[in-house]
Amino acid sequence: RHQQTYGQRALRQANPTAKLLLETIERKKSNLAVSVDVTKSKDFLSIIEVVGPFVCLIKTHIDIIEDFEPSLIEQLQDLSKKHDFVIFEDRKFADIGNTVSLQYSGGVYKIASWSHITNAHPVPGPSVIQGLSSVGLPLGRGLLLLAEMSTKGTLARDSYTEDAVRMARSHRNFVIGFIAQRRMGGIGLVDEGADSVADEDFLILTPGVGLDVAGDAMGQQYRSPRQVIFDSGCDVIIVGRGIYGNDLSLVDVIAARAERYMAEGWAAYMERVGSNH
Ligand code: UP6
Repeated sequence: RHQQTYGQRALRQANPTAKLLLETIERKKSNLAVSVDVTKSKDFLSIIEVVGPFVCLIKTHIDIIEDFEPSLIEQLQDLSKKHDFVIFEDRKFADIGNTVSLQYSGGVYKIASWSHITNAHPVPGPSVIQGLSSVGLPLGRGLLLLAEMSTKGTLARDSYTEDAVRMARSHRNFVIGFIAQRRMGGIGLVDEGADSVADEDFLILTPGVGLDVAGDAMGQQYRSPRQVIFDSGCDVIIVGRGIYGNDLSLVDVIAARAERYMAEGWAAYMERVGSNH
């Protein structure tokens, strides 16, 4: 199990975004990320306003917003400053280097200009990292590789997952960690014995977290914050529908749910690091 504190780990990160996320977690005593998967700007902003105080990170799918305008990004950035959270656009890039560099920097959303973190499927091989890094590294951004998924029947397992760790290892300046269901890298999955490997410290952000139901009708599978943070040694719980629910007008209920997940995630972390804190 990973017994160092978030604060201790922040000190050793070379990537500025990895450092920022760990410092934010420590400062706010929250390892909760909320995934705001709603389709109207008004709901998007009002949910972020109420959960903001309880999160280290807000995860977006900016391309599902049906009334998107560039001013939405300014409002998101204002909320990020006001409530002190990191922004993660869950774009899941998966194309050749040249294409992903254009998708990341340009188009309607210009993701690289505002999202501290984004992610990519390792399926194209190292070129996907090279393409994204050419845009993101000069901006101090960080990339997560999808080493595993939360869904039933995922193909991201076994040697695919291990190769994702090896790919990350060759791009340590830009790849800050993984979307995965358990700790990997360093002492853990794919420990190849070298000192540099034992020292490496990838961040593990984990979706598929819910306290009240086991899954949805489309293959999603949920585990509890304790299973994710304590049993599996992950760093951040990512919660969507478990927090914003299906009535977006119930802002007090949404805030209370965020507070509950934050408390459970932090308690599981305190149990994991024990007297180190
Ligand atoms: N997500 C997963 N599983 C993965 C990777 N990403 O659920 O392996 C993303 C989804 C969604 C969020 O795209 O935005 O995490 C989970 O939402 P939920 O909590 O409402 O199920």
